[in-house]
Amino acid sequence: MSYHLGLDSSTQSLKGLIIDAAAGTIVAQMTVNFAKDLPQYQAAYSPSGDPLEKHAEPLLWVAALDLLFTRMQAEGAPLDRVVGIAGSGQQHGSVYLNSRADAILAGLDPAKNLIEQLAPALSRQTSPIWMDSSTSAQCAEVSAAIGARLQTDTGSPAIERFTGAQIRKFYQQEPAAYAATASIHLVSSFMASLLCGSHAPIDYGDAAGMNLLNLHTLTWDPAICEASAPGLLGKLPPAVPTHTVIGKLSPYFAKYGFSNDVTISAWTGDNPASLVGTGATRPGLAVVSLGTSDTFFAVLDPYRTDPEGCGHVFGNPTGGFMCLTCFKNGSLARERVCEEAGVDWTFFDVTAFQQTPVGNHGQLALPWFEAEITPPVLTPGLRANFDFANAAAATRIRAVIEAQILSIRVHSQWIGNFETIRVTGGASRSTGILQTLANVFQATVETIAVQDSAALGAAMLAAHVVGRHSYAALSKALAPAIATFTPDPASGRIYQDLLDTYLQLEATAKG
Ligand code: XUL
Repeated sequence: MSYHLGLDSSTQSLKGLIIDAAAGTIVAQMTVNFAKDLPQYQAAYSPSGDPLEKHAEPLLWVAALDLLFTRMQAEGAPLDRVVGIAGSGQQHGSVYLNSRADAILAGLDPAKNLIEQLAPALSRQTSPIWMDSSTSAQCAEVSAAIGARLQTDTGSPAIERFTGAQIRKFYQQEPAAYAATASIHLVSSFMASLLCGSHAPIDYGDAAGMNLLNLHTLTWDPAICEASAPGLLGKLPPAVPTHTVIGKLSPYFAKYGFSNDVTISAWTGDNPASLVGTGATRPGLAVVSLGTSDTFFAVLDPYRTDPEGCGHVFGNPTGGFMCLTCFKNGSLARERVCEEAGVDWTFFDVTAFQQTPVGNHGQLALPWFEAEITPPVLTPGLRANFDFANAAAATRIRAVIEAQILSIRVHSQWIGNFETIRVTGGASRSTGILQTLANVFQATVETIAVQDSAALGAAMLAAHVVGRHSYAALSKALAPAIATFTPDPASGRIYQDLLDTYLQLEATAKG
């Protein structure tokens, strides 16, 4: 029996999930929660105190990998039967390595831990992550140098959290450390490099989130790289299709019980992996992922870009392209509203919707506690069109959920209409949210059994690339729809009217 392992290195945790692709079952699952299990490292903080800046310590991800495998082994997970590994990482975040990294990766010593061995390979102690929006100046500079083709060729206009602008800021603020940087990885390719014991390439799915990959030629764009930071092209690993075998598992990991012949497949971004893990790699199906951030994504065919500039184009791991729109104030905002209202999840999830009417009498609240990505708003703060602070808890909750979902609808319009939307992520267990999604979009909403769709997608990628299993069979067995929410036409009319109110609130909020 041979198994495949999918890993997902996200903002708040590292997850591992082993599948038996032939049987179509999940055989083991494990999570390392950064805040709980590794509180000595920062997962999202501002080294300079600028609230728009958000970095993580890359050694956190290294420590998490050691801990995850230690725990999986201790719990008896069948690591010895794993023949293929793929993974996904939070998108856009970057890791900076010096010229010692090659020898360090190649010579990992099982007698020592990973953290002490990797520390000397870093040319930068922190990694800017996707929550960072501190690079507006750098975005303006690259846009001015490249012009409109930045969006048409890379799939997105200059975006603050995208890696190109982040690298430019590093080059400007720490030129000596930039010069001492031999390779710049994404979180995904960095984690893959640890597993392989050599520099891993970056797949098209995640590379497209850098504002550096030309999606027409599927190669790094030399002029855009040079306009972002001098000599950048020479510091980037190769860009490759997601279906690329990138090496064998480093002998370092044998100590956890892995065999000496495990194939590593290229890692990708968490959203591209979720496209696979939700079974949405065929056209016609859209996905709403309700995680730390909320994202809306689907296969994109033919290639086109968002006229409003909020949406992005990434590589679809199974070939072609996918589109994605990201809303930063997702679950963290929902959790905060729930906490501030002093209610439990059951109230938030069900009771609040029973106590309030669809449309909430036009009362809406945008929970932009952090600078928002879509639409781009750099000044944080909740925006409501009613006296939010003095309203009943149920009214506040409906106002936030309806505003979040109307925002997803407005900003995904450029992609087209969908009859079916699959929902994944932690908040997809909320029936109130799921029914509101069905009503706002007037689409059938489906949930799938596994909420960790990125880790599942990564395991499916490994099973496809290494084990030659078909995506159709993998999706059917591992990502079937388990519950369906049907749209209510009367609610649809209410939300159609509420769209104008939403757009007015958004326009005021943008200032
Ligand atoms: C996508 C994005 C986020 C991260 C979260 O563009 O920024 O969804 O990938 O991990």
